[in-house]
Amino acid sequence: MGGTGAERRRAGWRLAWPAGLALAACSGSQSALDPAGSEAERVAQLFWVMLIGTGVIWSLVIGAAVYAARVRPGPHDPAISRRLIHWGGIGLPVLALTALLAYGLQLMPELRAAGDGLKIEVSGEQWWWRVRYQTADGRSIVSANEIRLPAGERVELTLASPDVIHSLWIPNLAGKVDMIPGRVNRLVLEPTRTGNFRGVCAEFCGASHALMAFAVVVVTRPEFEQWLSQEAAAATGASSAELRRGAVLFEQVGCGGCHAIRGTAAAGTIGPDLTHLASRRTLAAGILPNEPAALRRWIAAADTIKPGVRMPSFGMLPAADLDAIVAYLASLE
Ligand code: HEC
Ligand SMILES: [Cu+2]
Repeated sequence: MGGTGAERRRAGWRLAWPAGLALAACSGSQSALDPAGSEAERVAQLFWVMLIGTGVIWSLVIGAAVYAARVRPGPHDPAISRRLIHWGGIGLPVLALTALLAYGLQLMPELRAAGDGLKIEVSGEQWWWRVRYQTADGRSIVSANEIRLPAGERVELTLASPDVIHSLWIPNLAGKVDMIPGRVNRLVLEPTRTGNFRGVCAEFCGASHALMAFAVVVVTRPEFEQWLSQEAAAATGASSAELRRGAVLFEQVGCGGCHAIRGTAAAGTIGPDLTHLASRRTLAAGILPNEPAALRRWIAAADTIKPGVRMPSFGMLPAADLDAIVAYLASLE
């Protein structure tokens, strides 16, 4: 890089800002470098140790190259060169790589330790998440597209899939684990603080793989208990004529064939359980805000929002009918 000092500084800044952007992306609700769980803390620790370790090795190698090319070009003493190759080229890499490998391996058993309290079954569907809470006292509570966790407790997730391979990844909480048809994988999590995080599918699973996320909400134990008992309850009855009309239409146009709303005749299992849809943070697996306008758009034209979606679009319904269904679903707290 030639030119004046000022030019060089400007060039330096041009190089620095992408690095700054990359670092700015390290904190947030979907970042493995901003851990909020003990597993993710270990993953982040491994990352930093590896980064620093490889940084030191890189500096030594580049330093040796610069020394040989610029500082002292020309022939070197063959005896010293041979010793340098033996120690620097064989001894040092063997020692450094063995140390880093041993460090990485000793982190692994901890990642696998089982939990013994709450269990959550998560099934990767195309392209959403079926979630079932199994409590220690034997309750089984169905939900979708959102995982709530109590802070400071070990929770075991059992991961499965009925058809294609997915991978569940909540970067702030833990590493990713595949969901493989025909087998059940386990992931033990221990969130260390409350907050809202984002999970994603980390294994290509079809047309809308990139449109398959979920909200992760870590709350305190009492908040979790309260939410869980609300989630376990059946839907509250439609309280006005418009909501009742929406509930009837929901059945008439066939939504109930694929969706369950506990407490009503709708008991479908092809799509997400909608019993408490309105209390979820997002719609359609983390891709739309949970608000009436987005809900209406989804029901009218799900296929334009999510290519290949396994839900028919209902754009042919009269506007008033769509409104009634939206109002009914938006009332399902
Ligand atoms: C053939 C089955 C099928 C029918 C019929 C169907 N759906 Fe769906 N629905 C699905 C599937 C599958 C999904 C998940 C789509 C995805 O996110 O990939 C879904 C998702 C949804 C969601 C988002 C749920 C969430 O957790 O965010 C809503 C709301 C919804 N459907 C409402 C309706 C309404 C209202 C009707 C009737 C007008 C209807 N669905 C009819 C299969 C169906
Ligand atoms: Cu996927």
